[in-house]
Amino acid sequence: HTSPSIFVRFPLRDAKAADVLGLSAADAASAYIVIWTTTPWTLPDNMAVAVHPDHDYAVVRHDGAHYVLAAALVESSAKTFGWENCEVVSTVPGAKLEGLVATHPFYDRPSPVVLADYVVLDSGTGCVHTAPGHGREDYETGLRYGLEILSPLNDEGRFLDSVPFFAGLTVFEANPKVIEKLREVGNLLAERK
Ligand code: VAL
Repeated sequence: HTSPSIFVRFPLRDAKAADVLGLSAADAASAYIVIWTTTPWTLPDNMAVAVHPDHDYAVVRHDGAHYVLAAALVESSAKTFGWENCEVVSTVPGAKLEGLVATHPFYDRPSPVVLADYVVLDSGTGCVHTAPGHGREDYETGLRYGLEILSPLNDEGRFLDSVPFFAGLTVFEANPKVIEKLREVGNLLAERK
């Protein structure tokens, strides 16, 4: 199978967002934090978005919306997203983003911004999709922040009935379905095959 790599926006509908991001209330209403992952099937179990406390994060305006991602990765990301006109409107240290509450890209539940020192800037967006039920670092971050540790798969590696949209699918079957769902709700920024 192929391993898709996708860029996903999480809405930042948090009353604190304007203040933290240096935006007007109206602009903050269209704020998002952007993650990158090569395991789309783990997104149903996302519980947080991790940023590095010491990295700088840019707030980028594009087409009327505002996107938070590592300042060092704005140029490469804009290229990947096909953004021709975008502008960095402010920059904040990752530490300031802690406690902002994003919203899961296709479930109606919170995904808080948390800090982690393993977040690197060699690829992606500098904002790490965190699924504590999948992966050691994510698990440890989950413990530190008291996040729910979700891994709702049966012995055959199929999603349990409790998982909206993806019940019964194997992780390989779920990958394209997750991408389809993200596209449907408008939160898929790019897909690289
Ligand atoms: N954090 C990883 C990722 O971004 C997994 C383990 C969820 O794909």
